[in-house]
Amino acid sequence: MQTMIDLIDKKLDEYLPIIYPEDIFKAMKYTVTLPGKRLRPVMCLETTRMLGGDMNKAIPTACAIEMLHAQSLIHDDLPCMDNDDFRRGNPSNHKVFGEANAVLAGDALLTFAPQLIIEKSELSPETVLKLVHEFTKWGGAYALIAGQVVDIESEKGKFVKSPEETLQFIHNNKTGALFKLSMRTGAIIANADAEVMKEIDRFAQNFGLAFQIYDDIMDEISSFEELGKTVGKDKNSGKLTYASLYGLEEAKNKFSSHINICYDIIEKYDSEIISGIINKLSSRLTGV
Ligand code: GRG
Repeated sequence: MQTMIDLIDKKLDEYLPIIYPEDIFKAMKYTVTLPGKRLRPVMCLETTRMLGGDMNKAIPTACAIEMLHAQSLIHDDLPCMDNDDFRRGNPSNHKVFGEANAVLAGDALLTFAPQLIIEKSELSPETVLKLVHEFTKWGGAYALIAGQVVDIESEKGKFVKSPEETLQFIHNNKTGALFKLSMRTGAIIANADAEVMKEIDRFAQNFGLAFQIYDDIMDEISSFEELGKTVGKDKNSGKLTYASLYGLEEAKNKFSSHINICYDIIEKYDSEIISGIINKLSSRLTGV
């Protein structure tokens, strides 16, 4: 996995040279290249590899997805959203570059990412079109943005659905969508058939929920050093999370049931990397 992360980091650096006007490129590059786990690009590359495709052809898409993820983190940290001063163990983008540049850096990453897929993917036009379609679908108002909007509404006490349904909607869209995007694009590059795509979707759906439940639990039990961002914020602000709605024990049970579905699916494929990622999450929650 470290080899894959090193490759992603090298390409992210290469795809984002600092040119005139430097302020915007510096702000874009700042959050993208801060130390993150690179889970989404790794899952994209690994899905292509485990399904028999050429991993190198997935590099532009994997990097574009990390840029979209970084964009969502930059905007999420803004004072008008989550108002967080730290991200990835460092000051948030707007703390370093100011709010206007942080908004623009997010916008620029969001638009540069599909440009990268189109310009750098050595794939057929038909495949590139499918990739850009996935990117816009999961990154937009039908998924990622919808999740953020409902999250903000729920913080203000606005509930159109039950708290349980609302929470699942937020998590599926705010977090699950980018894992779906990562694995689905990886599968498209490997030319996966409809049956495999169905399994990939089911894996990503359950992984996304498990990952966000993990994130909710970690916000309560972890430290700034481990997470690289402010901890205990969800609890202190009375935010709707798996931990606040179900309690820590039940949240852990729900995490386990989603992660067990992931184990069952990934067992059929030869992926030490993805098995390793789910092992790591599970072991961190064992005994806490
Ligand atoms: C697409 C225009 C547009 C806006 C996006 C701001 C926003 C709308 C969505 C926020 C989405 C968000 C911040 C979700 C949280 C997901 C999450 C658990 C992030 C942390 O992921 P990790 O732990 O982080 O993988 P690293 O830093 O390791 O990459």
